[in-house]
Amino acid sequence: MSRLMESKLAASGLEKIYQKIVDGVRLNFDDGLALYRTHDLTSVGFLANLVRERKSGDLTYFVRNLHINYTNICNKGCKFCSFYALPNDSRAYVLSIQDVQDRIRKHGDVPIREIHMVAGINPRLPYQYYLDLIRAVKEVKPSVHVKAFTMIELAQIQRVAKKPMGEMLVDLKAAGLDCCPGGGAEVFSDRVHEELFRAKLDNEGWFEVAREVHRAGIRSNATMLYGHIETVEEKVKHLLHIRDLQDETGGFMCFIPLAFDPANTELSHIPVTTGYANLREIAIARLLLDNFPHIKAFWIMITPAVAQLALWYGADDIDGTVSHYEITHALGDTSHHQELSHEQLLAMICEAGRKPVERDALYNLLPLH
Ligand code: V47
Repeated sequence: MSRLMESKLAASGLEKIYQKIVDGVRLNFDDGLALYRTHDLTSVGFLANLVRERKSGDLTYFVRNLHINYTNICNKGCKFCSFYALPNDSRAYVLSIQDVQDRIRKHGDVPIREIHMVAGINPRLPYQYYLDLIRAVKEVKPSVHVKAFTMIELAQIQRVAKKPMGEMLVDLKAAGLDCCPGGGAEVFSDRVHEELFRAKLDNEGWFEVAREVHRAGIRSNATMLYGHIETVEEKVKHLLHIRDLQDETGGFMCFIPLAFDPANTELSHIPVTTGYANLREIAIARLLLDNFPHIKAFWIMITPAVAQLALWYGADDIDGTVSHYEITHALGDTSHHQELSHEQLLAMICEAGRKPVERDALYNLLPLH
């Protein structure tokens, strides 16, 4: 390391953390706080990049994917959400199995590898609907991976399945479920749960379901929603809690910090997260989650420009083409269609000096073409 970098780390009080990273020593709660408290983002990014390059070198993973939000009807009323509708709302919808198949057929010529299906908690949907949903995707595109249902949805599916979680997961797997996305985790703090998403499965519940999912041999992702009312301490606890579960199960593939988009929510007075905050979350996640293979910069929420920079601040995954994402719209602009072409993704990654590698939903590498 250069003298200049050494003195910069010393000035920011990050030398001990640097030494731990070089020695492969795990960071603790206080280290997490120190990383959040310094304003020297360049040094935090430098440290995160050391870990990123140790794990993935120059590789940057992307996937050709399609999002299907099968219903927006939801009974949870989370204050941070602009997507949900009540059953009698004019915006309310439930996609039929036919609608889902038609949507996939529209992309017939695109070699999509992952279909990401999540939705609101709609108590009127029967167990059979969820099984048919997965089967319907596989019927139209047998080669695609189905990444579906957050831990919150799985808890609801179990309610209507009226059977133990383990048995239900066997059914979903047999229908074609390949892995689960990381949503619904928000921030593991009882205070934030009470304040923002009181009606939703509690934090321990999320962990119990995730544990069962991994036990059933289904891998998943994990997320953290930041940029609302959470504190720095709550974020560090969230990350360390997830790290503990990963030690126990090894079932997580990727962590995704999700930037809160306040547009059209009950929290619309909160400002949009800054580029600085977005890069900081990526970098700190990379440093604290030493047992996670991948950290994702989800360009939809942080913009493609910041996602590109994030490839030097700890991220080694940029998600993908993300056709039809409906949960949020970057910078509150609902008028523009959010999608990047395969060529745009490749160009973004290459311009940032990284090596693009196409993956499927389970991080198997695919030949580039
Ligand atoms: O669970 C809801 C979040 C999540 C807002 O696993 C919001 O690869 C920001 O989990 N502003 C769904 N976020 C998205 C998600 C996800 C996205 C991309 C990749 C993966 C993956 C997972 O979005 C929800 C919630 O935490 N969310 N409202 C909002 N206003």
